[in-house]
Amino acid sequence: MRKKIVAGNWKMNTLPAEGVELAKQVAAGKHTVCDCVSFIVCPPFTHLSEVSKTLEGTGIAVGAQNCAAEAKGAYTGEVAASMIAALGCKYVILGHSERRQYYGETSGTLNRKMEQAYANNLVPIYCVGENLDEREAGKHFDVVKAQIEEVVYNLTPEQFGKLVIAYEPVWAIGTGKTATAEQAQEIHAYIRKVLAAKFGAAAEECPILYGGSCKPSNAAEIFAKEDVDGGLIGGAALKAEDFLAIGKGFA
Ligand code: 3PY
Repeated sequence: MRKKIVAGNWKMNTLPAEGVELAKQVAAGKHTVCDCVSFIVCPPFTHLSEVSKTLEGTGIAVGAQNCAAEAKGAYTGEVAASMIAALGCKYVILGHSERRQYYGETSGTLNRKMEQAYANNLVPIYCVGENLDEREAGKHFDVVKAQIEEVVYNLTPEQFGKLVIAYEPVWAIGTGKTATAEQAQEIHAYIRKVLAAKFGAAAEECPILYGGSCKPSNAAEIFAKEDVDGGLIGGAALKAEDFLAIGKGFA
């Protein structure tokens, strides 16, 4: 039985006090959602510490949205995986399309970031997904396959056992457009097949989350699909009520 995960990617939103308040509200409402759902919140670096302290003992995990590709040293402005782990974080989002698109992250960089994450006991939430042109040209399967082969295939079986994948079609991020439940299932099943080609039966255990304008009104339909194990939530994670309602998508 795979883990069901609802992770909130707060992106560059909320000031520290607002983030702490949001975390408190999520924690206060968690009992209204099935225990079978694992919640993760990923605030900006500036409030990872405060949010981690706020959520201590609640069962809600905290993750960062990125980490440096190096362990430490003269890398002005970077934040090392060890620093993130020291704040009580358990997860780190890597390879989000916004980082690939605006900050030029490549598979080469992401391999090094993955290495740093694992070296510091952080579970990577590795994002894959195609843009609109690639989808319209029917290249979406090839795009996600390459994103997996170039990074995930370099993991050891032990590392792979601690990986979460998020499929986020770029054309559905912040656009209000969502993949249909059928489109999500089709590509999630494909991703699992690509993972199985390298890691065999262990691919059955890997949680694959859907991301891209996932909201209370569409979560249940998407989460009902066999190969969708939860969501990486953008805008709707900024309202505790909506974030929790998405968790209720698991009947
Ligand atoms: C979105 O849903 O907008 C996301 O990018 C989640 O990571």
